[in-house]
Amino acid sequence: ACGEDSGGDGNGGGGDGYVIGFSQVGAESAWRTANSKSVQDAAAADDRITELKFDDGQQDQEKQIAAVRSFINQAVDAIVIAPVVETGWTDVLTEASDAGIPVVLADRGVEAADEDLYVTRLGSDFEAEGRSAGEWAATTFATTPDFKILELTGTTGSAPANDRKAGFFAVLDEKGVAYTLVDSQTGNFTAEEGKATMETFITTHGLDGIQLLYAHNDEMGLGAIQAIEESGKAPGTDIQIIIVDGSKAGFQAGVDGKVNYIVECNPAFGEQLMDVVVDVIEGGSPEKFTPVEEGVFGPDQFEAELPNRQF
Ligand code: GZL
Repeated sequence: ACGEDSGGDGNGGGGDGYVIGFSQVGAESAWRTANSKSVQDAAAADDRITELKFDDGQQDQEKQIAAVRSFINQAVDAIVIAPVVETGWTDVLTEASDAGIPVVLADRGVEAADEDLYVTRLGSDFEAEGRSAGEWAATTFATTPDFKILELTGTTGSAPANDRKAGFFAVLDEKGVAYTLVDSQTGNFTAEEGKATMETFITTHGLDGIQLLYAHNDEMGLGAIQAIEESGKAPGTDIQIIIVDGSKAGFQAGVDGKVNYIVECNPAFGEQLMDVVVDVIEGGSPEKFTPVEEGVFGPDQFEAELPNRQF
């Protein structure tokens, strides 16, 4: 943080800056790394923030819960959590509430039952992202009766995996589209696991007659592309691919004709998050959910957009 170090007495207020504890999901993707950088840079540049205590949860909820308990013991002014999965947070969120420490969710959400245990969530509308993907699929395969789909889902039990799936199939069902979901397994939002799951799909089903792969993030889509090419098929042609995030590597794959549609998910909300957290510490009561701005990109936009990608 700028200015003299007030020693992070953890009680904030007055001339001292605030001390924030941030429990981050992990470092599983380019999106996540960009998100961590955005939050850390924003905190460091913000005179109102004395210290951001950052914990990398390594995609492990128990590690995240331990970090939150540590933040409570250090009497931070606010706790920010990007919850790896939606359930299992009630106890630790109750402990934070009992300690009088407000909790703000960043990125992912928690189950509705715990809605009263955090002040607000700043992040993406994952269902809307899924709906955007579904709209494109419904249009693209409108003349392919009973088109076949493979789905690489994100981390099991995570809000983006649950909601990107829900939004996608809600649109297909609302439009009365005839489709077959041939298989749907998790790739845990990583390239390695996405590739391994795609290899299993190929071994089990083959790719002939399968029109679409819906991958819940870029890394799993890029891993799947490797598996598809190693099987002798052309990603983007023999099987069309939707990815979600919009990383440089994802857009490059689009420029290379290996990805057909990109739904953006915006990690760069660090400054907005600092404003929300300071507002909450100072007694503000923001809306329960503040969506971050993000768009969608088809093949004719990949080339022009690639230079703009930040992660
Ligand atoms: C979405 C975020 C997801 C990204 C993945 O906001 O939680 O987690 O889509 C990341 O890349 O792993």
